[in-house]
Amino acid sequence: MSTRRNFIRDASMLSLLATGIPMRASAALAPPANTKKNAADARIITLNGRSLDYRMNAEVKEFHLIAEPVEHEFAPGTVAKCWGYNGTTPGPTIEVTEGERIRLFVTNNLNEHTTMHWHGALLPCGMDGIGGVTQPHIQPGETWVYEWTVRQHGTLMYHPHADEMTQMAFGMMGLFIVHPKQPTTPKVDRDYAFLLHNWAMHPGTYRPDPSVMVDFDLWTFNSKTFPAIDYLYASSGDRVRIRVGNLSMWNHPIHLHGHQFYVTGSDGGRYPQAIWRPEVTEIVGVGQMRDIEFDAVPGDWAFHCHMAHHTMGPMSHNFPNMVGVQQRDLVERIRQVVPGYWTHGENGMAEHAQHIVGGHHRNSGPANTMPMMDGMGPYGPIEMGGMFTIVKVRDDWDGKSNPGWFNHLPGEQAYKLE
Ligand SMILES: [Cu+2]
Repeated sequence: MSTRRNFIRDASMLSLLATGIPMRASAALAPPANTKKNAADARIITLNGRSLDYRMNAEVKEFHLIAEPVEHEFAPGTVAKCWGYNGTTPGPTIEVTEGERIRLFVTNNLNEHTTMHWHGALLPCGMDGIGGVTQPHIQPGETWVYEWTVRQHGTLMYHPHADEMTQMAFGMMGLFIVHPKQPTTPKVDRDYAFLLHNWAMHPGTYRPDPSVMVDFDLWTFNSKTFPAIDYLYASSGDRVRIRVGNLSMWNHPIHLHGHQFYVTGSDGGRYPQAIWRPEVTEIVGVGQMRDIEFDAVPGDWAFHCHMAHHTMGPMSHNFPNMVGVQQRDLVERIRQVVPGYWTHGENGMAEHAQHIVGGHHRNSGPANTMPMMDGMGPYGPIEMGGMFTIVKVRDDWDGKSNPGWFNHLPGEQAYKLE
């Protein structure tokens, strides 16, 4: 029996036989425009990012991702030549709902081939995007189409499966969130999401080094380092979910102050409540996704990776340990030979932050290199960098703007013994 479906399958088989490459030419199959617009009905708050716009084509939800070079600022002081999607790294977040038929156009505007892998998605094998295995690579200038019916929910990701070491080191990745068809309880009021990544942005350089395996310089939430990472806001009592995916080369123990959160989900969707576990730190392993949830408690709560070096900016890894080494009387003598010579670290590294607050490192360090620690709070330097931000919860939050620093109630703040 000749159905339209069989005809299309036969036609694409013919093109596959002729060229070795599956093809379907059709005027009806054109990528949707306006891909840099924000999806109007987005439910996910992507830190420092946005959700990808889509178009309904009959019953099919269509998206268009464009792989391309992007000029990216990690934080004031460091910009780099990265690769991403639709103008950013990470690319925009894709939001779909369980049960939908989806069609994803992927255009390659890079100078080397790529593919797109839908990390965690349950799909026909031929849609898995593994270069050389499930399809030929997407050559520069080509657009390829992936489509399937979504039959799961959870926090997924997307990234290339072609020259992965380089393409991911340059920032090619994004979030792929599938909402459940039937709403689950308790209802989530604020749904945040971000990806963990590491970058070998050596001081004084402008392009991440893809050959580095362990000694990274920058540690990012959605390709941003503190103090450029968005804060997470909530009203007191809000149910907050934070979805974290890890496409870096390290495992990251993600730690929230002031709350016992529950680990409630992953790529496997929102878990049954019987297996939720209370934690204050959850390791998000490489290639894993984890959802945490909590009822927001008022305050300015630190939220960060607990690997101490992952909350620092770039530093030299082969510098001698100067703590406890008396240097002060040397400095003046060295300055006679090396004008402007400056040292730190005799009593620890905190004085580094004082130098930064004093403006020292902003224009005297290596070019295009942010300070190792940064940020100023109401009581002094925050001395952080990398994977650090703040969850700001207020009784009277206005729902949109930064409420400033937290006003502690009398008797509810540490005090100095006089
Ligand atoms: Cu970490």
